[in-house]
Amino acid sequence: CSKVQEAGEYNTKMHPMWQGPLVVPGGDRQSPIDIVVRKSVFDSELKPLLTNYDPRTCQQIWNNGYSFLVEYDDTADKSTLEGGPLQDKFRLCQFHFHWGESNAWGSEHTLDRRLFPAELHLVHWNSNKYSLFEEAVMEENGLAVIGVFLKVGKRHEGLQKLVDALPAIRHKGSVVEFTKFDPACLLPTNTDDYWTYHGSLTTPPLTESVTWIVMKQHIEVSHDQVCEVYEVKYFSHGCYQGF
Ligand code: SG4
Ligand code: ZN
Repeated sequence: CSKVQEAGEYNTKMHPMWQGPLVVPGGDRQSPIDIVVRKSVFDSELKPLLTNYDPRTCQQIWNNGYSFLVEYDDTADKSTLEGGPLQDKFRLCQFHFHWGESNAWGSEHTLDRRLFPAELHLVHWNSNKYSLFEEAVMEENGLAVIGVFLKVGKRHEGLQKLVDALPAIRHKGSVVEFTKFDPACLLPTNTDDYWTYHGSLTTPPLTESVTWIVMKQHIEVSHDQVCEVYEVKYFSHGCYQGF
């Protein structure tokens, strides 16, 4: 298994949540970045990732206006992430997707300048050092986010369960119960190969508290599934055909 520690360049941030230049105190570790594959460095010290998710901690799905979020009960160490570049145990609190705001190519990280149609983020916080997400988010080594690129190809059975739930959360701010969803089904088959770097949240408060773990292997979702997400997200009729 090969693991690399990457050296990349920052991607320009384009997000409807803010306008104009970003002012970040000491912000030299801002995410997302362009992962420059030839500049990434293999690190034999990096270990395989250990995910231990309990689907019973899955609670609800909501539309916050920017993403669809699936939230997990994070009051105990029941769905956790360890290993890889991490020294501590991290608790899963939610996952969300970036599907593109103004264009269809919605990934936040890029790979040698290439965008992907979408990107999944599984957000975890350090439960060895902190007692709440809100505390961890402000601290160095507070969060660990797994990023997975989505490509258009075969239909994804795991994603379909989410797609089926989307009509119930068409409107910004709507929340519905969503249970027993195993987030491991959205990970690629090989989680041993990844790029890792220290970065930030990609939206305000933009704190540089995130250990990013970006999977080398992508997952595939069908064109129809992408269309269904776009239809709910943008209330559009028909679908972007450019994939
Ligand atoms: C998305 O906007 C999520 O909806 C936010 O989740 C998330 O904020 C934000 O992205 C930044 O997270 O992994 N892309 S990211 O760096 O997790 C947080 C919520 O607003 C704090 C709950
Ligand atoms: Zn995200």
